[in-house]
Amino acid sequence: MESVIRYDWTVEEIKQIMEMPFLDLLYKAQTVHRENFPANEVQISALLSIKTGSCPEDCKYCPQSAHYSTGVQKEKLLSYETIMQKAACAKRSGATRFCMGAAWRNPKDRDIDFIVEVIRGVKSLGLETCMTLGMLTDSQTQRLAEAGLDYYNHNLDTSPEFYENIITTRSYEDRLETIKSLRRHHIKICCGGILGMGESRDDRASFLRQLAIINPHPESVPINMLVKVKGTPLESAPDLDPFEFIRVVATARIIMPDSVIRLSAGREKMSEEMQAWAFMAGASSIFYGTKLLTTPNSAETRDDSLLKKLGIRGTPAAAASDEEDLRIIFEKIHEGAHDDQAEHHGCFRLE
Ligand code: SAM
Ligand code: DTB
Ligand code: SF4
Repeated sequence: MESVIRYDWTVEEIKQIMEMPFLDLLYKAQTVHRENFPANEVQISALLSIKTGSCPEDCKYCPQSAHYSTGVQKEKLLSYETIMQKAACAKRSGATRFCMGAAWRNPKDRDIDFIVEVIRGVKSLGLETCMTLGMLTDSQTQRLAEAGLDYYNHNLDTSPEFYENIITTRSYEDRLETIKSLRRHHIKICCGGILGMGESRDDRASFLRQLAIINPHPESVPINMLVKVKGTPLESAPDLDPFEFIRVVATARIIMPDSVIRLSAGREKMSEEMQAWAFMAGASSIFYGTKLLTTPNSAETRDDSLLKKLGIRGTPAAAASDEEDLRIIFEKIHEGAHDDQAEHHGCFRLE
């Protein structure tokens, strides 16, 4: 039995795992993976930006920060109909979870009524729901929990030591507070970070330690490769060695044996071989669809072909709804649409 659940990892121990001979590391990671998850399976999530741009935070990687000129088209909060339409598309494309992101420092209390409606609506399609809306107060978290929100994404992003090089408008402690609030209200935690921002190996080990001392571990751990966006301070960050990226994925797999590790942003620029290594290292979740929040994702046809070549299947949906169900739901949504936004954003067309 290679899997050991521990919450007392030191940076040194984590570095020792990261620095194992590459093939030993991957062998161990895949062994731990198979002890805890079905082999050759990936969970598929779809992502939608429900409120885009003009964010007051200064995250140096982010195209949506109002501090930088990145050319991202600002959009106000999408309508219920538009979001449902996109969720129905995601369901039809095979996603089992629908993740919705807003470029907010934190939601206002008046936004929560709408978010609650959206959570209920998306769940009614038989999808798991995930929100990422910034920091939450405890009463906001409670309302999201009551609405049945499955996951909340709130990333630590990097090590506590490197953090102030990346974000100055909120602290590491602020992030941890929201995570504690999510745990109090039993919402599953999706928490990870970004590699390739100029951090050192020590930072990467220290970042992993922060995740692995959360007790219990986050249910979902997204590992993003920095998407270098023109206009952000990190537009010219040096490329991270792909093997170093894979080492971090494998180490995350080993030290958090029952967390799902998501190969998250950055797949568009990754070779098929690199993604195959990441799956071997224990990543078993991806974002599927043409777009992440504001930047392109790996194309669906490329993903279909890669998963087929590797013999990897999508995790079956917990609650299936067939094509006919989706058509009926979609028709209802369409009838209720009183704006042209739904039409504009539509990807689910009734033939
Ligand atoms: N505003 C909320 C927040 O920061 O928690 C939610 C949305 S925010 C865009 C979600 C996550 O996307 C960030 O925590 C960050 O890890 C990731 N992200 C943003 N821009 C990225 C980029 N250029 N490359 C990789 N990941 C990025
Ligand atoms: C996460 O860790 N990665 C996703 C999701 N959580 C919300 C976001 C990636 C965003 C990449 C940049 C963009 O498209 O704006
Ligand atoms: Fe705002 Fe989130 Fe982007 Fe930071 S990562 S600038 S909080 S949208």
